[in-house]
Amino acid sequence: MTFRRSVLSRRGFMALGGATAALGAIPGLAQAAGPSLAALAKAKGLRFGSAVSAGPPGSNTGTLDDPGYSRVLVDECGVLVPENELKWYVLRPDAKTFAFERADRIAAFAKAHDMALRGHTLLWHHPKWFPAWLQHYDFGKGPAAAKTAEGLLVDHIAKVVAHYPQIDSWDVVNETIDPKDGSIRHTVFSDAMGQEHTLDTAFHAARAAAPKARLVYNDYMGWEAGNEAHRAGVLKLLEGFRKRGTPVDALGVQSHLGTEDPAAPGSLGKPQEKAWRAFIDEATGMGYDLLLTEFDVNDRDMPADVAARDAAGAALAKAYLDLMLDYRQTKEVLAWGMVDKYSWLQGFTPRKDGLPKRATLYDDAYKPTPLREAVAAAFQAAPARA
Ligand code: 9MR
Repeated sequence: MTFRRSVLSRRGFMALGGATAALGAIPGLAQAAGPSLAALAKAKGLRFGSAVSAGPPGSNTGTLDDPGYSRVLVDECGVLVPENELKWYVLRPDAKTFAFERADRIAAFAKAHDMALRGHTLLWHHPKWFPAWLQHYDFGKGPAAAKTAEGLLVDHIAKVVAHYPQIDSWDVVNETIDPKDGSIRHTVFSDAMGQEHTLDTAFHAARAAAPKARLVYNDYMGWEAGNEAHRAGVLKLLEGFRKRGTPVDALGVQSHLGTEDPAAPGSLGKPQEKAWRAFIDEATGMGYDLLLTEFDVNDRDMPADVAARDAAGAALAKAYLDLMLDYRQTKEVLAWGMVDKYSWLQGFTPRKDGLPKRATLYDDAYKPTPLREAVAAAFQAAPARA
């Protein structure tokens, strides 16, 4: 059986009828009952999808290469987003080269399965995530430095956006606000061009290259206590964009939920619903749409017992999604991965008991979890939007 046939759509799967035995070797036969998440979302004017990863052609290192995973994608998603493949550290081995091969594989998969594609991200404006050659790039001095820096940034954005005309929604700038004090981060670009001009330039370049795409500022300020300075910094940034006429259409709310034990190192506190609504009201009041771009649940501080843990994660997710989907401005929901074992959260803030996390919508046997049902129920309960 070819790879393509192993990821048949739900309809194709049903149409096969007696051929299910042939699919027996593929994990994930326990499909979710009822309509797909993409269909439930679409019925309310929303898009649902997931992040996916891809190694170089011929390798087997991305989630795309796992037939069980890609079958879940085909079954559930209307849109995909490359998890890392459009980041500078993957795309740009040096100042001259563009390495599109890995992202191309995801783009081709989305096209073959009639799924939309989001782009993440044209400028992760944080020096830590720049490739080494760019971290200390010498743009020279004075006005000439600003011009050279602008040239490199605009060229990158123009070429990457033009390479993927199918991408209709872009995280143009990612995580430029320092959560500690709400300030804009410094990078080689902002040292040469100024902070606001760097960010504005990125959005103008994206708009020029993709006049119809949704252009997004994406960040992880969340509803938990401890995010106050981060939220304030993001609002200030959004206000500045509006004042300067920067073409930004939406705020990407990453929506990594969980880690609420204030006693645990590096963790945040309980959700602050009132302050969170005020934050979202301000953003939408400025005319921004909302996207939930990287949804998952960090169950580090939840019970070890699987049923109790799943119930806690699902309840948290349902409460959050109900709140967010009540805003008609919320247009897309993207899960940051669909199968627990591949989640970035497995390596981030591990549980004290060492148990693997149950952070995504499908478990390691490719079976839908209560978190998947919470997302489905939230879509069903959501008001329709245009
Ligand atoms: O899930 C991503 C992980 O595989 C990468 O190693 C990491 C660094 O590039 O980025 C992770 O995704 C991040 C996303 O790009 C931006 N928001 C936070 C996400 C989780 O760290």
